[in-house]
Amino acid sequence: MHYTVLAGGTGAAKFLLGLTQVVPQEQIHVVVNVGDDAEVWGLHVSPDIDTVLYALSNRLDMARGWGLPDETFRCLQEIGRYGMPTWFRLGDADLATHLSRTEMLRRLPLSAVTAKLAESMGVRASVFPATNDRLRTRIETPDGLLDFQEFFVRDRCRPEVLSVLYSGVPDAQALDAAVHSIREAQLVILAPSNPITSIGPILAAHGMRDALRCTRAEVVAVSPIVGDKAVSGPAGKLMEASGFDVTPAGVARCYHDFLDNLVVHASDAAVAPDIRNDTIGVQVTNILMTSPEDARRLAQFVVDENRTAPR
Ligand code: FO1
Repeated sequence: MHYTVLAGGTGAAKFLLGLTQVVPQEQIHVVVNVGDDAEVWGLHVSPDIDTVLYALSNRLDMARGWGLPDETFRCLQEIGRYGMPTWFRLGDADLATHLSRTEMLRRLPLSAVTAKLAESMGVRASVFPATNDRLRTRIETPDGLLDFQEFFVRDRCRPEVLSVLYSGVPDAQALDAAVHSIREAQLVILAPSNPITSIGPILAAHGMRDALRCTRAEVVAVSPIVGDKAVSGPAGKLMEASGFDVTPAGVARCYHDFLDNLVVHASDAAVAPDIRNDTIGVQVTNILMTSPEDARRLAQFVVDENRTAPR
């Protein structure tokens, strides 16, 4: 009996914290985006995995949405003297995670490294990278291809986006444990994450969409779009560049081949008929998470509205 959440980015972390107040953490499986991963100072950084692990071990800096609280940046200051890039700010305590992951990756796949880090942090949920293979989001701009973090952090999402690509596809294989988790889930939830660069790379791993189409569980997504805007981040710009309307209906289209239900904000109730025409159910509630109580209530709503009889 488990609930499988597809997650990436800060909206997912808030939702997951809400879900931990609704079901036991042991019953939560998280399939995490690796498209944002990057090599920084020779270290393998997995931002979305770290955000999930830090959130589930109650150590995420919620104000920043990434990294650890009370962080210091002594190494960052010093390494800048050697001409190393400092636009991607790695904190001193956060560095311990990247150093440990990089060292363990010399002998183990990312899934095993993630399980070891989760265990060390006391995380009781099961946390799976979408794939152990290299799969990276690239942003095509008029000045050429950018890695995701170059676009998102260095250039602050300013460049014009011509398209979004996932390098490593179609060779990157969905992690077997993630496929199994989806197929055997009580309920599959797509967290309110960016459909293009947080959920998209998960779906791009070979075998992931099949698992979502074949699972007997209901598959429900929480819209990251309210009205015609993203709740946070560049989802709107990236959806537009990928040919999707920046609306809840556009989100439904991103997931049309496997989604059963879409949870939309109260103010978007009027769009329900359009989405239902796409044979996707619509559930309406307040989806803004401005407090842990909001997140708990949203998670409770998603579980209650989509619970099917325990198998
Ligand atoms: N985001 C920023 O806006 N600026 C940063 O300097 C930055 C550093 C960073 C370091 C480690 C890490 O795990 C995440 C970091 N992030 C930073 C956030 C990161 O870009 C995002 O969490 C995801 O890639 C987008 O979901």
